[in-house]
Amino acid sequence: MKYILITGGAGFIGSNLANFYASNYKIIVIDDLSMGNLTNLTQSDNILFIKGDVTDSDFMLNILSDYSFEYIFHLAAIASVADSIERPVETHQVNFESVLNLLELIRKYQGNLKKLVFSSSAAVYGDEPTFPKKEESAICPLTPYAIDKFAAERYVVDYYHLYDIPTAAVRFFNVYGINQNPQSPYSGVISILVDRYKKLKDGQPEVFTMFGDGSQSRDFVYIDDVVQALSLVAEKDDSLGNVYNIGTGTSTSLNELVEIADTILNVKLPVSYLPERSGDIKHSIADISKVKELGYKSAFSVNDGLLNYINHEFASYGKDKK
Ligand code: UD2
Repeated sequence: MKYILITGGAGFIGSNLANFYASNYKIIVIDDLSMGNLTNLTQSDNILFIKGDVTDSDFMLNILSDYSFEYIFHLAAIASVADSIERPVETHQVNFESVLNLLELIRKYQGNLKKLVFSSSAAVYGDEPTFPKKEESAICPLTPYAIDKFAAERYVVDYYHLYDIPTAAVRFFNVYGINQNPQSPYSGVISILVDRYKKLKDGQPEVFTMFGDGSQSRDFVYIDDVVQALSLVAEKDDSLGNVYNIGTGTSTSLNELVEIADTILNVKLPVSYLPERSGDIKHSIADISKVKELGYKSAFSVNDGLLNYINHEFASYGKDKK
């Protein structure tokens, strides 16, 4: 059987991708479990979990010299923009240095690789107010996180042009869904919202804090769409040396999100309003025509994705409570 490496494979996006590929590939998941969790991975003989840190170059050397991979997905990252502002040096090690190290290891040891897919972010566009964002729109990274993602993404693409290493990169917009960890204040807003709905249903309501008036909007993309996009970017030759926006091409405000979830669950979530977060952008929306050329079709509206996510969370929650 062929092998896939997923760094950050116990985390939100990585675990969904590992579970998706586990029926057809042997998956090596590496993760330091800082945000990820082993329970995100389905029980499968095809998934081998190895605990380790992508900044540990000896550890990475062992993995890359021991196995020959068909695809590598580099999803390990410190995904919090706020954390990168607090700890720019530490987050740089993970969000940038690990990528350059991985590229060099691939150059040395991975002659059979078909694609390295690197996860970049819509953060590279910053708050420049032209919408929707195309891949060639102005780049305006405003935080260490965004600067690292953009620099790493450039190296990834450049390794294709300079050394013929098969690479591609994706810029995620606001991904949400099953296995997203709501525990940090900087977790994705939908995971926090769903957590508040659970507490409300449990008779222990906790107020949801809206930063700003709730009119800010995002391109919220459901995890299953993201897995579809990642598999296309990995498997299609046309993606070589390219960068793709991953979103839905539509945006939804936070007020609309709350309205939709209130309706699904037939409740009224208590919301309190605080001033908007500093550095917060008002709107974000992706132009997804480029990834559509690979065959991508966003199958989940926010209504459908939220419904799936809520159904899943409430089903497992019911089990926990018994
Ligand atoms: C997303 C990415 C981030 C970076 C950025 C680029 C996520 C989780 N984060 O940040 O990594 O790529 O895009 O621009 O996808 N909010 C509340 N209450 C809460 C939590 C959030 O009102 O309890 C607001 C928040 O102030 C923002 C919106 O919800 O206006 C979305 O916040 P987010 O953290 O989910 O995502 P974002 O777009 O800031």
